[in-house]
Order: sequence, then C-alpha cells, then structure tokens
Amino acid sequence: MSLTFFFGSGSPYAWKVWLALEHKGIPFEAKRLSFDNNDTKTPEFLAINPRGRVPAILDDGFALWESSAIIEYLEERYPAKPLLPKDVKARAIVRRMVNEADNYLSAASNELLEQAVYLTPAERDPEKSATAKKLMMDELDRLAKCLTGDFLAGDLGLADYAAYPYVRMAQRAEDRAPGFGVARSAMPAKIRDWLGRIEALPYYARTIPPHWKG
Ligand SMILES: N[C@@H](CCC(=O)N[C@@H](CS)C(=O)NCC(=O)O)C(=O)O
Repeated sequence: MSLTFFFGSGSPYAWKVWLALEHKGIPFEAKRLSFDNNDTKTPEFLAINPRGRVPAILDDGFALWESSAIIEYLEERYPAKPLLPKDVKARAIVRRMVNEADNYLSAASNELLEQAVYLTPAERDPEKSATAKKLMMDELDRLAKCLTGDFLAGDLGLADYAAYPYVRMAQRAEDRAPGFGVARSAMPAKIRDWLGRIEALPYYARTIPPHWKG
C-alpha cells in the first residue's frame, strides 16, 4: 500500500489534508510541488490532477484531488482515528464548518495576505486593509462561539484542521507586516488557546509550510 501526497508550501487546502493524514496516522510520502517552478503544470502532475492544483493524492494508483473529496475518501478508506463524529447531525455540522472555512475564512485570509504579504507597504490600500482585518476578526468571533470545549466541533478533527490553516494565515500576515492589526494578541482569547492546542499536537511541526521555516 502506498500513498503519495502532493502539496504546495503554504497552500491552506494542502495543509488541511496534511493535518488529516497525520491525525489518522496514515503512512504517506509527501511530494512538494513548487508554484514558482510551475510544478503543478507539468505533464506528469497534470496526469494526476488535470486541474494542475494541489493538494492531490495517489493512493495505490488511484488519483484524487479537491481537498474535501480527499479527506472524505481517506476517512472511508482508513476508518481508524476518525476525523468526523459518528452522529449524523454532528457530521453535518462539521461538513458545514469545512464549507464555511473554505468559503468565508478563506476569503478573509486571502484578502489579508493580499494586502499584508503580497503588496508593498506603499501599494497597500488602507480601505481594503481595514476591510480585510474586519472580515478576519468577524470570522474569528464566529469561530470563538463554536469553542465551547477544547476543539471546534467536540473532539479534535476535521473542523479544526479545515479552519486552522486560514487562521494561521492571519498570523503570517502580521509576521510579514508587523503592526497590520491581526496579531495573535488581537484575536479572541478562545481562539488563541485553540491555536495553542493545535500547535501542541505531536505531529504539528511536520506540517508547517516548509518555506516558512527557511
Ligand atoms: N478547491 C481546491 C483548491 C485547491 C487550490 O486552489 N490550490 C492552489 C494552492 S492554494 C493551487 O494548487 N494553485 C496552483 C495553481 O493555481 O497553479 C481544493 O480544495 O483542493
């Protein structure tokens, strides 16, 4: 049995899948594709994912892309250490949270990264920067309300892995543009504590985008 996981450093979709693979303890080989070198558009990779995007997996010759589909597949193929709760309504809530992360948190984090990381200070638009900060902070307030225990939807699982990379992007924005206004200290206390719990997981360090470490 061999599973290859194709990822790009800094892709929140890939980070979610990486955390899910680690959670389930599935053995895999990680293959990093460089966006700068257009590795996602080589004929070899397009044969695996014709859309030329990461994440993708190759599981014993079976190719799959789209992060949510990959995770649902992993959950069914490798049922040990579940990512989703058993109860049908609780599962629906987790799936809703994944969609909310991929739609709303993702939009907030993209706006932040655009202003704080990809533009120079001179190019930043103060109005767009303020909107980006508000979007993220509003999403964090929503997430904080879900934190009635240690994790977003009961036990540690998919809801946490879907939201974490986008929330961590806010800190990335602040690290790259100190004073931008989305530092961890500005986040709700419940979110800060939850980030700490994710980052204390024994496999967390392996999943950090490699180019952040360098
Ligand atoms: N809906 C897809 C989104 C995947 C995606 O957009 N990946 C980006 C990186 S975050 C990518 O591979 N971009 C490469 C490119 O556009 O060339 C998923 O959930 O997997």
